[in-house]
Amino acid sequence: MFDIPGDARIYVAGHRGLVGSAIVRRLAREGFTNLLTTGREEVDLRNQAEVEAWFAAARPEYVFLVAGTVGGILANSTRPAEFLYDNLMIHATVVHAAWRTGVRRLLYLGSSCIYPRLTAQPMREEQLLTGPLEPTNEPYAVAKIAGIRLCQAYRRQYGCDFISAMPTNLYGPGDNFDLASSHVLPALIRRFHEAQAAGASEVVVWGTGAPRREFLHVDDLADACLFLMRRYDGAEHLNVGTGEEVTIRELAEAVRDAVAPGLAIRFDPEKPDGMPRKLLDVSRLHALGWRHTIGLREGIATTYAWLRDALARGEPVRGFAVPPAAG
Ligand code: GFB
Repeated sequence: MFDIPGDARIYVAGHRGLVGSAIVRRLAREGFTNLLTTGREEVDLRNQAEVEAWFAAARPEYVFLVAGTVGGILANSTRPAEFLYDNLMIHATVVHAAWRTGVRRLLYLGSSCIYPRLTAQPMREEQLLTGPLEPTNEPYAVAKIAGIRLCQAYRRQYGCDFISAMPTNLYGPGDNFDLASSHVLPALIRRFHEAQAAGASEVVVWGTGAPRREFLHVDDLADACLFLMRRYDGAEHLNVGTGEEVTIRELAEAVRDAVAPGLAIRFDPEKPDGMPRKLLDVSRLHALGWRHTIGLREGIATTYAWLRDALARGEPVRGFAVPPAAG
């Protein structure tokens, strides 16, 4: 058990993203008063000199490393250089600066796409690097695997208390709704929302509908991150998920029921399915005493309510055009 003082200097790298913003909300709710963040305009996390200068001045004691270039299956397939370079660099600069400045604990977040494409399901932590990766997201997965190994290497060589967690597919408030770069869940919310508004009778969903995915609400993930920062100190990365899966067809039906009941669903098999199945074995996390609390249908409903409210209030939502300035 690591007792993190309420006034500890805690840096959330990537605070504007889906995960980082949820972690900031969670830490603020917990009463932490000394949260540190850096905007892109202030520090380019791919730049070692800028990152080291910031760490030397700000002296964070705890770091949540959740910054990165992320996206869904299309963005991963079409922007491999960005996904590999940006993520490799961000992991390396932040981990190195954290070591140099004596950060007490660092939690690095990866992704369930680190596991081999055709590995046994549900996927246990030790299945890492036991087979070829899914081609649609191999560059991202390679960068994420490098991040795990970096944390382990700094732990082994320098004694750093750096830990890694691998979350499953995430969604929730603050997600990216841009159809060219989003993940499936926000994409479907948007497609059904717009089809309903346009009076359309059907929505097209990519792929065959057969792939299986596991979805974790980002508020649950933020809770797990704080839990692990306080409780976990192993070198091995830990899976973070629900242990439950749905097919993309079932997901589309659940989103349809929440957003636009009655609309038809048509699959487009010309679009890639990606990994056939991606379900995490979460028995280690459960054994530590953590479980998710937000069910998928509830999470879809509250995420859609958040989106509608944000659009109605004219607040910026990633993927939607910036609303015109008031007045
Ligand atoms: O969410 P998604 O892009 O991520 O796609 P992955 C999941 C499944 O949903 C795929 C299907 O089978 C997609 O073909 N899908 C159906 C759609 N309609 C849509 C749509 O409108 N948009 C999107 N995006 N998908 C990503 C990886 O893989 O997951 C990343 O590329 C990362 O590296 C992330 O690991 C969590 O689960 O296939």
